[in-house]
Amino acid sequence: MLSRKSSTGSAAPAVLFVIVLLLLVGSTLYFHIAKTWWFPPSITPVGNQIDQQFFITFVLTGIVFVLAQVALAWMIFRYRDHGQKAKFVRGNHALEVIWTTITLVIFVGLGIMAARAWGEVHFGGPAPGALEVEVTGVQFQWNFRYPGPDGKFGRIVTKDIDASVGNPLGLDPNDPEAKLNPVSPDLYLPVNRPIELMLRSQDVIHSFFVRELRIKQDAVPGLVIPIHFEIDKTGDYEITCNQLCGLGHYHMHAMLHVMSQADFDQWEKKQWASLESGQ
Ligand SMILES: [Cu+2]
Repeated sequence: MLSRKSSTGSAAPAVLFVIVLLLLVGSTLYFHIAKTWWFPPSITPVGNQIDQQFFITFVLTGIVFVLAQVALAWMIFRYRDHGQKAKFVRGNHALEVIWTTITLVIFVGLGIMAARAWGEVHFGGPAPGALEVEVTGVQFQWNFRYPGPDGKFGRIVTKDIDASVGNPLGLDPNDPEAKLNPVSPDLYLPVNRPIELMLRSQDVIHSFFVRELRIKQDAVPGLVIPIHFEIDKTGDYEITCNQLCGLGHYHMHAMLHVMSQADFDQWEKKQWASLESGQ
């Protein structure tokens, strides 16, 4: 009898809840605006498009998030326990239809806007003069195969796949073209040149991921999946596998070395020369 009376009407719990809620909203906003934990800078024009799309999505959803949380805080404070009787409310159909429609329009709109950047990487054909490199995932490493001096990829024979004899991709020893296909554990690419990567896998699903490219694409056994991009900054970037592909998944990574066209030509020539001399 006593406690019922003395606890009603106290604003303290509601005020405390509101303060905690607003502090959470404030710190969330701060870390996003200050970019405390953010992506490394993008190194492709498509990456810039994706970042822009990401920014628009973040601003829109951020506004909704803040409005919703502030409204929640206000409701908690305004309708705190005054000792009043609780009222049953059925909700408001018109309001629900309105906000569901707005959400639908925003999300479908964002999807349509993003389709171009996605299509450029995945569906557009390679630009003329594109450098084609074959990327193969295998538990637990990446192999990158380059064409020979004539720009051709030689035959692959599944039964010849044997990493222990230095043939992890199964290049056909009887095919002169395959003999001149350099295979590297790291990916070397020239800057400012269209690139086409052909993704393959020899065992399970792996995923080719480079943060700076803003590209993450699965490599699926039995499929050859092309992706396209052009890099505009030289440097060294990490390639990781982004699908949990087995016990050694955590150390499945390689490096992407982006170099000038001249440096790349030199690197490629060196690879061909050592293949020709049989080393
Ligand atoms: Cu993997």
